[in-house]
Amino acid sequence: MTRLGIPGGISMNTKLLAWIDEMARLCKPDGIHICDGSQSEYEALCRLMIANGTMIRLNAAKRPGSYLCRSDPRDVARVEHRTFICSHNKGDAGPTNNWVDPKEMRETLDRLFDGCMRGRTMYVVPFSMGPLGSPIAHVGVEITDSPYVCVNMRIMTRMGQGVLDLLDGGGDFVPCTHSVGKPLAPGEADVPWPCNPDNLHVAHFPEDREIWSFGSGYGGNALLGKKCFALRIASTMGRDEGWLAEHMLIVGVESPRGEKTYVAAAFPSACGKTNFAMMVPPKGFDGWKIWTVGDDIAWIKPAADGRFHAINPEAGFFGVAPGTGMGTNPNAMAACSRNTIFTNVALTDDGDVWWEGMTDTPPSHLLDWTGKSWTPESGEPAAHPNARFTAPVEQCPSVDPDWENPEGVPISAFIVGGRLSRNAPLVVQAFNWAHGVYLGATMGSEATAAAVGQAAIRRDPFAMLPFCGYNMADYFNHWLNMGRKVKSPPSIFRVNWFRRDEDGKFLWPGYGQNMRVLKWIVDRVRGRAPAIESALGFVPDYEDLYWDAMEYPREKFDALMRVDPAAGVADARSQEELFDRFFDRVPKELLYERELLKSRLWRAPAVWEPAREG
Ligand code: TSX
Ligand code: MN
Repeated sequence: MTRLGIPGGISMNTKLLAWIDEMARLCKPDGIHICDGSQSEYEALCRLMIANGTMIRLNAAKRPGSYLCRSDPRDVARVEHRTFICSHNKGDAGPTNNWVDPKEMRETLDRLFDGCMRGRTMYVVPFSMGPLGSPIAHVGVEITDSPYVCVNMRIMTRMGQGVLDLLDGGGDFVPCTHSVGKPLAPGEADVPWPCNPDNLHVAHFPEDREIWSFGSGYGGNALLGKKCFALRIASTMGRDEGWLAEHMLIVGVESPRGEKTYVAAAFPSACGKTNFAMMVPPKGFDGWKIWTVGDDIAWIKPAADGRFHAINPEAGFFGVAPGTGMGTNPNAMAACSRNTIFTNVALTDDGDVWWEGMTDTPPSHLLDWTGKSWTPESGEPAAHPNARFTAPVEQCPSVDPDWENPEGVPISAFIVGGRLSRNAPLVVQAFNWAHGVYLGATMGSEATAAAVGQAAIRRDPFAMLPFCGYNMADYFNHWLNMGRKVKSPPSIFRVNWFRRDEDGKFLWPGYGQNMRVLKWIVDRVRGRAPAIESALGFVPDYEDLYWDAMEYPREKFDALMRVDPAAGVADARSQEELFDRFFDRVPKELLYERELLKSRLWRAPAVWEPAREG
């Protein structure tokens, strides 16, 4: 079959060919490279970046197939105030998104992108979010002038020829246009990390399903399959098509009898999502196993069996390095032991990487994330706090055998959680779907762990505040509706690993011990664990948790679970700060839930002696 198009006939998809042509005319690159996703292409791009000073090859004996990149110090994280939702109506973006009129944004982008790739190569990166051809998966194509984006996209997505072949059949794709925003004049030397922070734009057109990003080469600003497509654009696709794109990890919990239960969990940043996704069951849990499907994003669709089925649309982890070590997450350490791209970590004298939390004692000498000589006396972190590893999911020892199942895995429970030092119990189970949506919608996290109990609570509904591509009030309504799309919706739980005592010490050891909470959750959804009916929801009594091989006194458990009714009512009232921003768009069900909660709390004694369920 003859393939049409530029250059050298790459595709029979007319939309793709016309778009590549249009973008080439706009961006005016020196050349075009269509990525086939091969290993040889990956290595050639890495060699190019080594020659340009963007990448350093790590010691192959210590870290085979791995590289270090140091970004421009002005380009180290997602930039929320430069992230835009360009829907036709401002109300469809909602009060929690930055809205710009699509016509106005297109004019801005036309100006910014005009000639922005001069002196550079325009790469065309075809990618699938989810297993190729899965009914839950969707395709995107990113046009970028950053080879760093190409190699990261090869790890983070299914990228290359397979997707082009899929598109030959005429399939649709989400066009994603990206430029670091730094054209080169003839003869001008490049810098290791080109970017244009003063003109940063990350723009989404939800109605046209388009993404445009200018000025940054970092993470979620530049790897457009992740937050931009798999969350912001996909959430609007889900709203329109009846599915969910969520900021959730997915794990399978296997019991010693070989029974497997999948759960999906939403946590805001700095709650240890990747650690939870790769949890190692502690002593006392012989024969139990946690299987990792994903650590960040879940696409969840109602399936023919009347249940929600979820896939991880990604193929890699873009994990925060600092805080990851053999003690906290041995599975992540194994995942990034080879074939990994590190960004903004420190370099050891023997050509390996290091970051805070990798080992208890730091090496005596390093080059820090900016390339400067560093010793433990330097007084500054060696790795940037947002330093990352890009590693293939399949290298994670706990990867689930079904992680690439095109039908997804059946979800039995949703977990939501935040980081709260006070008044939030270890775990509660929602009474029903609407109550669960309320628990997710009112989720909050303290800004930092620094001040004990004094940090302001930032509401982050379903951990989606920066990632919902439409009005969050409509998103709550969509969640309420989705409960009716399956035979019986999964139970929803809210957890908090971060409660502290009066002295500021964590009350719960967290990490692997969270397995005890997970076991109760699994037993609850399988109808074999008791619970107490409290004002907040169903909660475990002390005896209802499994305590083998762990000393945890009843009094401490009571302190961990207790909620002062007055504090509970105060929290319910403070939810108005978020809900009021949406005016009358908040679903009535959620306001009823809040009033029901308040009335349950008012009736509750200061210390409950709640009745057994049933
Ligand atoms: O990831 C974390 N998890 C989830 C693990 C499956 N972290 C790290 C959060 C920052 C990214 C946690 N930190 C967790 C947790 O459950 N809990 C805590 C708080 C904590 C920190 C240290 C201790 C205890 C709790 N140390 C001792 O108990 C000795
Ligand atoms: Mn995330």
